[in-house]
Amino acid sequence: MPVARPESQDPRVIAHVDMDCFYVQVEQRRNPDLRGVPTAVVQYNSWKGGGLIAVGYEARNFGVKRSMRGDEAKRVCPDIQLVQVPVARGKADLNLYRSAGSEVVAILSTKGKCERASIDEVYLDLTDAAKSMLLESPPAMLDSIPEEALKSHVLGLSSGENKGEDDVRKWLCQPDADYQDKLLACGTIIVAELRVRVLQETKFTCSAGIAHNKMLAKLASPMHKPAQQTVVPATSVPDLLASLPVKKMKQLGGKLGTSLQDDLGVNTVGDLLKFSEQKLQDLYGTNTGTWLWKIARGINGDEVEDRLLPKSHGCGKTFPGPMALKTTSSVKQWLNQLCEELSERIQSDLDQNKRIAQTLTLHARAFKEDELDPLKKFPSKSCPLRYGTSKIQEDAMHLFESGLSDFLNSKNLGWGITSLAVGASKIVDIPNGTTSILKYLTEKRTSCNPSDCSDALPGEPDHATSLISQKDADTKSYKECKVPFESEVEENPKTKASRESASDSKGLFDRDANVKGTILRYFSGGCSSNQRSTSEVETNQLEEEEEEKISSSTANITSSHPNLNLNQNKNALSENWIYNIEEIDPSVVDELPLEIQREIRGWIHPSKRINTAKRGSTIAHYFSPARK
Ligand code: DCP
Ligand code: CA
Ligand code: CA
Repeated sequence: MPVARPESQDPRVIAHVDMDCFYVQVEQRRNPDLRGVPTAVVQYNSWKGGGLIAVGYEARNFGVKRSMRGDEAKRVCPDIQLVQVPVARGKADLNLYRSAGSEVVAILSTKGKCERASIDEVYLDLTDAAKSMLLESPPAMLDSIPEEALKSHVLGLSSGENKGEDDVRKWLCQPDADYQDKLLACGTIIVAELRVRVLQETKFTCSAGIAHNKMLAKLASPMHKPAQQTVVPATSVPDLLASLPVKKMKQLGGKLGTSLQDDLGVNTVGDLLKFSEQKLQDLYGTNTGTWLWKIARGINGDEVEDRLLPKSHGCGKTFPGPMALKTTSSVKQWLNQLCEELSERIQSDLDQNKRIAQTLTLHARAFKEDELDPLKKFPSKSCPLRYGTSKIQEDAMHLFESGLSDFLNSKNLGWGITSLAVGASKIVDIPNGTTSILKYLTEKRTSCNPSDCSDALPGEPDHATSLISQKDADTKSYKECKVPFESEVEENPKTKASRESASDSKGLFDRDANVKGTILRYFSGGCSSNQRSTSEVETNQLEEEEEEKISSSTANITSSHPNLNLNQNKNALSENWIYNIEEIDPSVVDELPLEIQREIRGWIHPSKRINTAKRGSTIAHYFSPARK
């Protein structure tokens, strides 16, 4: 849900930098023969030549589009080179592109706060760098202004379009500009220099938008692609928004934008100026109403987060057309593959960045032989995440079964799965040091009690928000962590004993000098007893205790609670495992199969129809039902 944050009165300089045809550039760097040649990157499956996921600019000149499949692209551009994404475990392996993105981020993050917003884009807050430049070496004092800065497109300059480098030079150096524009001029030079460095050091080109807030910077970055930058002085904002189709705004691409068009006759963002804030609030609710009122004026107070690492991890695979999965065993086989990759990625995140993911989510697209309910979607499901490949696989399969049961309304119908994805989210930093890791795990287990969780009882849509947020993770106690089933089911005696002795076991851990290796081995998933050597007996005891503590976060409810039969479990799962869309990292969405991307983007742009309910009625009326 869009939320309007107050925009600071202090002038800011924000840039949005997006790589040009990113996967294609990565492939062109690997194989220089592809440079200058029409090229596209296609997904791994061969159905109709594979889906295009990145199209180079030479190929775009022939009319090739990302929505095409390989066969169609060949018809439009017979000379096109189609490069398959690397494959691992029978699915796309995006590590190559992720690490190429990291190379770029390492350069872009040198000048100010940097937020990695997707696999190929970042936001930069360059306010401090621009202020320093204005004090120490303002553009008018520079011996020469970088060529790349002079090629900038400055909106509103010379009646809408850039006349040339001389005009840009004058704009960059104008002595009577207001402070905001002077800072923006410095930002323009800083971004140009960064982009040149990116090209020199990585061989990749990128485009950028430079403005005084995130929204305007993001709008500007694709305006002149590839390898160019666009600047948005404050005075150009009304014209920019007056001609901007609502659907081009990130949050208006979905049903909210459609409602604005169909119900209000609003075609451009500027058309929203006709409506008072009160009117928009009456129609769309307080938050969305205020947010719409502000975006019509180009106001956006979102901060650039200081975050170079992704907020979540996800991996998925599509099974188009005849490849649809129609048995639980085939689903299990693929889920196992996906979970193996996910497990490796969260494990390396833990090893390298000391971060723990707390929520496991399963998304799927499906069809069924039920003409009465043809539009029903496969519900996404989530649960607390347990480390270890086999545990993740087991939990993901439970989530799938729970989702399938909901999807089929417990009827015995034929079904097929056309895409599957698993995600790990709610990632928090763990403090450095072994005892801290243990403290984290121990407290996480022991301090959850039913009264702490009372705001997240079954059926309440915002249960997931009771989990600690990443930002708060360092400051809040772990007490708030959610264990959804503890208040409802009898606890496994073994788990209970383990929980009650947690403080004792912490003492035990503290005495064990070798404990770090033990714990990390636990996380690496090598803890299933049949894989252990006899020489590990002593540490296994510790591992099992730790395992109990984490498994008591209830994802393996089937095995932890022998009193419950599977059907009861399924009901419990479907009632309680609710996914919070705020946890979805846009960068992960880009990496998921297209069908799933569409569905998730539908949630991120929630369904908003004009509200016909009276003002003051429950806020739930403004929003689509909880996304399960
Ligand atoms: N990507 C993907 N599936 C999508 C969209 C994108 O796999 N549906 C991948 C391939 C892209 C990369 O993410 O290269 C970045 O996506 P962008 O939307 O930024 O598109 P490009 O970088 O390819 O092109 P542009 O120059 O228009 O930004
Ligand atoms: Ca891009
Ligand atoms: Ca992008």
